[in-house]
Amino acid sequence: MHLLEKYKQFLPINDNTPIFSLGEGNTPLVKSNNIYKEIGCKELYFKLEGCNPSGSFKDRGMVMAVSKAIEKGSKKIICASTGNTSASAAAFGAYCGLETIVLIPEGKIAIGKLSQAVAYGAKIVSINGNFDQALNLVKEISEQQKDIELVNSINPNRIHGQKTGAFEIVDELGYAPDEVFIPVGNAGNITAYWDGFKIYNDLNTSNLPKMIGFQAKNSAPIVNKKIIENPETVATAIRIGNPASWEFAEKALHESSGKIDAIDDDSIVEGYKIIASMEGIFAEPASCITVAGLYHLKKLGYDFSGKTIVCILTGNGLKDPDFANNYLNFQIHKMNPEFEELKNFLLS
Ligand code: AN7
Repeated sequence: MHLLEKYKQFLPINDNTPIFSLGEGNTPLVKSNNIYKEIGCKELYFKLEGCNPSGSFKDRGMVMAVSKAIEKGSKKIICASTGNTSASAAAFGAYCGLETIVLIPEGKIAIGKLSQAVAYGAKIVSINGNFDQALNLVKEISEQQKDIELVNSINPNRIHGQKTGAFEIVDELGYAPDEVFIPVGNAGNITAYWDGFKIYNDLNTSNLPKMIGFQAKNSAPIVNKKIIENPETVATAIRIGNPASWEFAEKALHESSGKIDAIDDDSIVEGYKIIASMEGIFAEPASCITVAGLYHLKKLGYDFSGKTIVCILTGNGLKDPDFANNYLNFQIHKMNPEFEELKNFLLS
């Protein structure tokens, strides 16, 4: 069943709201086969949001935001993006016949994501600045031009759609995990997941988890309690210095008795390698901050025993081949197509 159909009762859907789908949602919740032993928790799961149609969790929110835009009569959608929002917006824009305009920070978006926006036919504007500046620009233009719908996560329909990720986890496990590890950039997703868990909790269908957020060390405004003017990190998706949903993230952290921590780039790279090589899951760097977070807390002496943890792996590793090229060791044996040579190599 379509995501909008399945969770209709929890979403702002009425008789005039168009229901459609590119196949978003219903993503795998994969049980850790190896990492959980190193961490020493009871159970560890990975929510593979990279399996969404445009390869990231943004599709859950975008389907709702675009549906509501169409209901209003909008013909154009706009967003600022570190990459995934633009890919998702452009995909749904193409599907629904809307004009999609995306503002991206020059040179700081992964090639897979940019390729998607180009292929889906978005109007792409590359700004000589960062995401936060791009977001200010699209906010201003959409406030002035009422026919252009803003589809960043400050649009509440995005948050509504994204809370379905929390519903799916509880529907599958039968309960909420003790802790949810989640990357934090613009802070929309941590807000959405917390909303989702609270809704189920209010219905007495679920307990509440602790929300454990992670920001990249030099892009960690919430951790440092100050706006970062020039955020930097290899995880370009979360290279954000002034998150739009900052207050909501604080609220989620506070209400859930959770916490937020900063992870350095080297550890993000390490997490990226570990999740792929130990669990067979290729996730993009920003997503792998959650895996790095597990090891980081473990090193600090955090007690994971008896706990069930879910890491939200927000985007697909295939989105950022340059990152793979830069940080993986491509030592590949080359040879002629000769049987003896192969045998010698394999058995030596
Ligand atoms: C893979 O696409 O902000 O804290 O413009 O792409 O909800 O912002 C992406 C963010 C985590 C952070 N993981 O989520 C954008 C953008 C991935 C992401 C985040 C993003 P939020």
